[in-house]
Amino acid sequence: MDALEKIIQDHYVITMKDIIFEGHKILRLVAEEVENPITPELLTLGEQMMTFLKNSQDPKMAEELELRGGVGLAAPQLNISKRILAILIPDEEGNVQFEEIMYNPKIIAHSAQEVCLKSGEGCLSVEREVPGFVSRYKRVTVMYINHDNKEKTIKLKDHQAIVLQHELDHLNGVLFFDRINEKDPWEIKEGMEILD
Ligand code: N9Y
Ligand code: NI
Repeated sequence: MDALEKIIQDHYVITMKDIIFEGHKILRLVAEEVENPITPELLTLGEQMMTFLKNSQDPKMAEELELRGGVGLAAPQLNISKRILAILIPDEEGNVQFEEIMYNPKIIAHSAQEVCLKSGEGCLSVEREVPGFVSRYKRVTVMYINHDNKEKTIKLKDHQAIVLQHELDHLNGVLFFDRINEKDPWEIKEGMEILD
């Protein structure tokens, strides 16, 4: 049974066992576009990806299932080379700040201004710390197909834009550390903003 068949079974729960890690070839491929309309299988996959993020952010569920908390997940991390991602970003109170499942997402415009996270980035598919700033666009305009087969265009900035770009990188075979300056990991590029 392949990863997709397994994950879309009724009552299946995605855990860390389903996630593939650095060194796996799939993580370096350019993932395949999905067809419009989205097939029922891929709609289920998107929902399962979002449920994983919810579980991972729920302390009880995360402990029970031994999940690392995550704000985003891309299908290639589940060994499924398709252009699908899920994002779930909580605010300070733990309420949902941004939640979306995206099919064939594409950045159609972006700021010149760059931004990065103060403590760098990590990845559920990378089981080691790779220190350094990962520069991202501060603002992005993203076009994608949503759960209802509607074409959407949204603007994201700061933390939400960073998460989107991290996930979109997964669809293009790029890992966060590819974007860290090897010679000087904490180099501050001119005009780059640093976010807490
Ligand atoms: C999951 C990553 C995605 C983010 C990394 C940087 C920007 C997007 C992820 C590793 C461990 C921590 C975790 C994280 C978090 C953050 C704020 C609030 C709650 C998808 N991934 N993390 N990376 N958690 N939880 O690899 O979420 O940042 O491709
Ligand atoms: Ni990642």
